[in-house]
Amino acid sequence: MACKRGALIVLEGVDKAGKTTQCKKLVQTLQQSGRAAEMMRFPDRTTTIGQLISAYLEKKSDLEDHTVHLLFSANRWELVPLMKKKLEQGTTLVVDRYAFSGAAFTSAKPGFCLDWCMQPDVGLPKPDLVMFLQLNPAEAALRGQFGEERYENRTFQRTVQQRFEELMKDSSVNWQVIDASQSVEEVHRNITNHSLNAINVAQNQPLGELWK
Ligand code: Z5A
Ligand code: MG
Repeated sequence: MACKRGALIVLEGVDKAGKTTQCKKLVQTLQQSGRAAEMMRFPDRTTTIGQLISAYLEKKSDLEDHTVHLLFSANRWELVPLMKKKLEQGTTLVVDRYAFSGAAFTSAKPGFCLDWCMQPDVGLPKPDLVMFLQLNPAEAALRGQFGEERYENRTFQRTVQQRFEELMKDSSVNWQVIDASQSVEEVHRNITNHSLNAINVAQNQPLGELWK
């Protein structure tokens, strides 16, 4: 019998919502229960394209807004062959940000509409589950000040949140909103439950195409 495919699980959310913390914990828990699981993150700053993005985020370089949007998308597409291979081999991928961050962040800039921002990512592997870690700005502020990177300011993040809310209206994507104000352990329990369900469902379904 062919091996059952892994699930594509994405964590999204505003700054400091706990995405990276929760991705790591989820991978650990899945591995400890004997399931093959790996973490990925976007942007993946290790590739040639990722290094261009990283320099832009660190404000070491300036890039035209459309150009950097397409680079973020290209950074996902360049990893698609690897993602598909791992999923086919039965490995569940836990992904820290994906195309939803791409569309939400660029469309928060003046002169960009959500639809244009989504187009370059149409057809990417479709996540079996997208968990949006919801955290209000006051609670996020308690987790530390914004850093030095681009986009790390309150007004911009508020617009990003609104764009995420628009994206969550799309019922073709399996969105789950997670209360990220709870303790790390409580959030983890919630995320693990949703993920185990998604893994069970995904193994009997073909991988979909995003926004198609
Ligand atoms: N971007 C884009 O424009 N286009 C794209 O296509 C993509 C991304 C993919 C870099 O992303 C930027 O790129 C980002 C979007 C843009 N810009 N912004 N803003 P990144 O993923 O590298 O950003 P990050 O800085 O790693 O992630 P983050 O959003 O700031 O944080 P997080 O991963 O959600 O949270 P965390 O690091 O797990 O936790 C933050 C702190 O809170 C930390 O001290 C934790 O210990 C603490 N924490 C976590 N959970 C809890 C709970 N439950 N209670 C209390 N404290 C907690
Ligand atoms: Mg993070």
